[in-house]
Amino acid sequence: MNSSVIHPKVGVGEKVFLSIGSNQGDGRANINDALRALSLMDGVDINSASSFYLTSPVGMDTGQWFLNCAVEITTLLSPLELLDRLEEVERNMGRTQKGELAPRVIDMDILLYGRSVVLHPRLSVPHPRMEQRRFVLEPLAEIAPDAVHPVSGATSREMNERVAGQQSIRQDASPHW
Ligand code: PH2
Ligand code: MG
Ligand code: MG
Repeated sequence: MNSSVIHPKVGVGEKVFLSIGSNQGDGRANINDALRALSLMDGVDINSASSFYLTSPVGMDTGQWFLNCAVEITTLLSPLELLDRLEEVERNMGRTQKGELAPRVIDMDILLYGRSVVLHPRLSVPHPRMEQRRFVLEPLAEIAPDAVHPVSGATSREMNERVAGQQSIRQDASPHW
């Protein structure tokens, strides 16, 4: 029996969706480590995690495929507090190069934070490129087909249908943390 179901650390809070990716080292181990770190975070409960997906790199000058996953959490943290904690996990896991185009041990991005819209120099929510990215939408639609983009009003199922066939994706293992 999963005790976190009976005694959630958070209970109330915002429902948040994250995208996690890795294209350096052992992708499965890296994402499972990141999920474990999330599960231990104060003010965060993991509600569900998608399967892992092997995905061809988009917009990057690398042949190294990604492993991608989507996660639903409930959190008491504000968007910027959550960003700080996610960046701390990325740093602890050895991510050094910053930047959208560098290979990475782990990348943890906030996709949706409830129905909030955040426009801050450090953080834009919803994630500005999520609607174009099958590697984000396929895992998200697996765990939350009815999650709504607060600006466009589209569900993740609808967004994913619009990018169908866009990119090579293969379902892989299941997460365990
Ligand atoms: N992340 C990027 C850029 N390109 N491609 C795939 N397949 N998966 C990713 O996670 C990814 C990407 C920027 O963070
Ligand atoms: Mg990213
Ligand atoms: Mg990132």
